[in-house]
Amino acid sequence: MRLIALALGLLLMTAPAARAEDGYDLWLRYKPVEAPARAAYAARAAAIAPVADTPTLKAARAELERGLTGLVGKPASAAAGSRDGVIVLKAGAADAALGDEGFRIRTLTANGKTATVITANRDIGVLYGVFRYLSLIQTRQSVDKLDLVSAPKVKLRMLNHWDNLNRTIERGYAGQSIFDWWKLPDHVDPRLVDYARANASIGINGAVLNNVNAKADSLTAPYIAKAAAVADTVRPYGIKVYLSARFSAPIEIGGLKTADPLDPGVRAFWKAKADEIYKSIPDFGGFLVKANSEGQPGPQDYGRTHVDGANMLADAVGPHGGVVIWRAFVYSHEQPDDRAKQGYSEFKPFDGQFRDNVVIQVKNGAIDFQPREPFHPLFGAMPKSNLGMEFQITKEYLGFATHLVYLGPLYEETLKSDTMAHGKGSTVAKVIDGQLDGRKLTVMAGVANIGSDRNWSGSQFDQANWYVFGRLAWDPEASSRDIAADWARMTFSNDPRFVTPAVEMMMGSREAAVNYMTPLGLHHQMGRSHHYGPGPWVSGGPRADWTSVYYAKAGPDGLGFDRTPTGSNATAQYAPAVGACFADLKCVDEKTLLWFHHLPWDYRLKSGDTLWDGLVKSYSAGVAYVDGMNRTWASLAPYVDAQRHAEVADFLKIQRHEAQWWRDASIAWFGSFSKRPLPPGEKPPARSLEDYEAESFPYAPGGGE
Ligand code: GCW
Repeated sequence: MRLIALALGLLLMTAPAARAEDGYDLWLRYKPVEAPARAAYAARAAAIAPVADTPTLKAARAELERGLTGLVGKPASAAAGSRDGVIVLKAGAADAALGDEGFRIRTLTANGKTATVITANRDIGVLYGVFRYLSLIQTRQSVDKLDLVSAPKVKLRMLNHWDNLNRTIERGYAGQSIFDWWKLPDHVDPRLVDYARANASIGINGAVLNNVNAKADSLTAPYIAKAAAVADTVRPYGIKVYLSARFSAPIEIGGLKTADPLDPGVRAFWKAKADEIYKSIPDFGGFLVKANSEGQPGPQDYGRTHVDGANMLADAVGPHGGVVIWRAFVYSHEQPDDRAKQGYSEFKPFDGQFRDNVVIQVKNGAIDFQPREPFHPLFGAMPKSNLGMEFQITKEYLGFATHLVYLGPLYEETLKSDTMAHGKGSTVAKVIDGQLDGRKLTVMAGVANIGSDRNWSGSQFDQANWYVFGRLAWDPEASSRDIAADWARMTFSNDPRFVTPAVEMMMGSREAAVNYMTPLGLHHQMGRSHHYGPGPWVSGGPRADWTSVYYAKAGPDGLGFDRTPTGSNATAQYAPAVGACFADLKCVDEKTLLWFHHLPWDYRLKSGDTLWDGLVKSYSAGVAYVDGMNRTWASLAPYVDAQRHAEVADFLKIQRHEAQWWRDASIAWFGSFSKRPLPPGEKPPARSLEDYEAESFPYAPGGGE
């Protein structure tokens, strides 16, 4: 008996520590702070004052209690000033520095008692302040003498879910959609509350629930009721719900013969539809639209323009305070011009013609979320329009969930790019946050990488991409390295022996992927349609700009896409100084060399290598970096729980194997044109080109409906 009791006791004692971690908690992992720091934090956070009875303040208080309970021990409930170490949460501050969503955290001392006061103008600011306060403890910063203010620089910080109504996710690698449309609205998965908490913790305040390749069904009454149930669940966390709207919905669900935006019946349909949605979702955010792109319907089907289409929808949601987010990801196979030029050519002439509640959402680069793209020429080119950023968080072109690629440096590189629109310092970040042209309605959107996998993002490290996206949407000028450090501390460990190497590994991981996939400015060399693995040989099919050979233009004479004035002249779409630099071999950054130039195989790189040798060495450098990540991760085992460590280690092995595959297949293909020997010390591809070309992957994940 005693033995059993003892065994049970031991089990109970060890159980919490031994509990495997699967990543579900994300960066909101409130594990106990180690002594003696724990006692110091506990003294500052001994109690929480009662809050006003609103859903958001109650959520803020609950989060604070939950966080403190895990980190330093359960706080008491006590009135402000009644004892030392009370935390006070208060909205209604009338503090001009904070705006609608900012917060202030201060340590105040009166009558020998110290209190921490988190204030904001509106409830949501208080919730954001609570998450910040908890993150200070999570990252082991002092909370003794706080005096900090933070307010978001971008107004709409949104996730775009490419989730289909049957729960598949276009370009999703983390399982099924978290939006279970079939069971909604009667059953709302409690997981949506954790989804909302995670988003609020990084300041995300909007979510488009359905794929931009939209079904009109989303706009029918039953689906509006389902979306309303989601909206009710996420509302306390400051998140507004948006829907992708299919432009031809008036025909498909409205019984009309046309979707012509100038047709009075069509206009009436959309007005009535907006009214209907706002009845169920009073704070509905608005519509996201992909029109006349990749086969989606749009105003051009009726000889109308993007302005006609966007403004018609804007007039429908405008009276309710809604916005229309109209994507600039538009290109046509009937258009023979360089695909990289088409978005700009289509939209730039319309600058100043869109309604005030329309935002043009532009992908970071002119092609499509490649491992590296120069910034999109529309940034800085439409000063009289609201221009939003669209980043991809899910890694469609960056190895899916099994490659460790931290996207912070990619986002930061784009945001720091100088458009020179109003002279030096006209960065993309300043376009996006509205500073450059005095725009108020600003947007940063990220195509979500969230699914119903226990770890949410398909891998532990992909959580960092969700996290850094939110943090950069809050402050587009923040440092992706600092953000990586915060994330690593909150997600894994504060031990510097973990943090330093982990952050270092993350920071180089994107450059490594560029190197083993598409070095020196190459782009779109992935397998056809699923975009898994190398496919530099992809050619033929329905349209040239869906092939790899269109982008690499490899031949006996050399490699690369000439976008200078001797070629497609895409460089002319940039501010003159920027375009001139891109077009000039002496000025262009070699990281984008083959994006802008077609060059002979023996062109001399700055390193002194020929283009061919440099290309091969870049691929190998990418593979070598992944080797290094495998070693680093193995050495970090003492600081990471076994389950998460093992998952990451497995994925790094997959990445190592696939990086080699990328290198070998690419060298085999491009070598068939260069006909040059490999540089000394470089191993030939393991298999023949025919072998690589023959492989097919009909079950690669991320397909649509
Ligand atoms: O990157 C491409 C993707 C498509 C996607 C499209 C878009 C939603 O391959 O799957 O469709 O971009 O952004 O609209």
